[in-house]
Amino acid sequence: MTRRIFITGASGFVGQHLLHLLDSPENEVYGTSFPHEPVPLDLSCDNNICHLDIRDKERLSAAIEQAQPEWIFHLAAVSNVGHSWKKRTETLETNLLGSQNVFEAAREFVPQARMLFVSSSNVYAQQAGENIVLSEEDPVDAVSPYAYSKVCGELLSRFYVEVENLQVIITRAFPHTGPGQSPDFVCSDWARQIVAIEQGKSDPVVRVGNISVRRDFCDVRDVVKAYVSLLEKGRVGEVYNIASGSAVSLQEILDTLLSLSNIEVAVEVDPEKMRKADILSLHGDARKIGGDTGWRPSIPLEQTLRDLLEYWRVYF
Ligand code: A2R
Repeated sequence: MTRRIFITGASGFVGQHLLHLLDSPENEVYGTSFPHEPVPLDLSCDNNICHLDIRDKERLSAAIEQAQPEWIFHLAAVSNVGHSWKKRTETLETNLLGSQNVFEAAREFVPQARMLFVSSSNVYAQQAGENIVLSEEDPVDAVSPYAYSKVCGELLSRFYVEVENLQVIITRAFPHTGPGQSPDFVCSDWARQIVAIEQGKSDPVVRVGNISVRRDFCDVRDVVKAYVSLLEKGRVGEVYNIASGSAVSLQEILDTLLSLSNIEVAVEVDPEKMRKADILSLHGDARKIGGDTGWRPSIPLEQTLRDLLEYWRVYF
């Protein structure tokens, strides 16, 4: 028996890593890609990924009805906090109404499917004090349009669990990075800038935003394993942090990336990269997912950053 799986946002950064992880004769994987046409990955599911905007309720419903999935990974989103400030309506339309379209299609055609709603550590409220480790019970707030779209998405998920009996599990993924990430995200941006300097394509200056904030980074290849473990063993209606369990300042990330290269650079603050409001420290407690599924992160941050640099050395 094969397992039928549907992934929204299958051609996104996380989606592509998830497609690779799930590529096996036991799985029949379907999904959506937008705004770009599906990227051929030389996987057995390549022809099952359709070009579809999750805001288009009718086409999304038809795709889910046809695929009849047992598992749904809902990844499609406006995923970039910085962009969400400039695209507030699109962020809410995609992340909230698009999610409602996914849940409505499931309610109508596959009400027994186990579903993952991918929320974010950005929903945590700013807390006073240093070294706070955030657990799932900590207060939620929103200091960006991205964050309020995900807070609303969590409430929507809970409604579909409690009132409509759907089998939704919610994750709060802390920041994650790795090969293939868009340079609109900090680690990938800096790795790309460093490779541009290495290859003589740019002046020896790395432009940064606020490098004092602290973040808990996982490798995307660990994150997709966490997502699968939750659809296998997670409890419906529960919220799970996905985190490495240790936080580092962005300054430390920059230092590590530079130590993995052999160039001399100047570091300049680019006001364009500063945010109107930001969470100072995101450090996650991942004991709940570990206890329920056995998941543990396995790739050290230095390895992730090394692989990210290698990615840009090949694909710049
Ligand atoms: O933003 P784009 O142009 O890269 O496209 C993203 C896509 N997407 C949509 N798909 C269907 N209908 C829409 N209206 C729509 N708007 C955007 O979802 C992208 O291809 C995909 C999400 O993947 P990434 O932006 O690469 O994010 P990532 O890092 O894979 O994050 C996956 C999930 C998201 O729910 C994040 O909010 C969360 O993990 O952290």
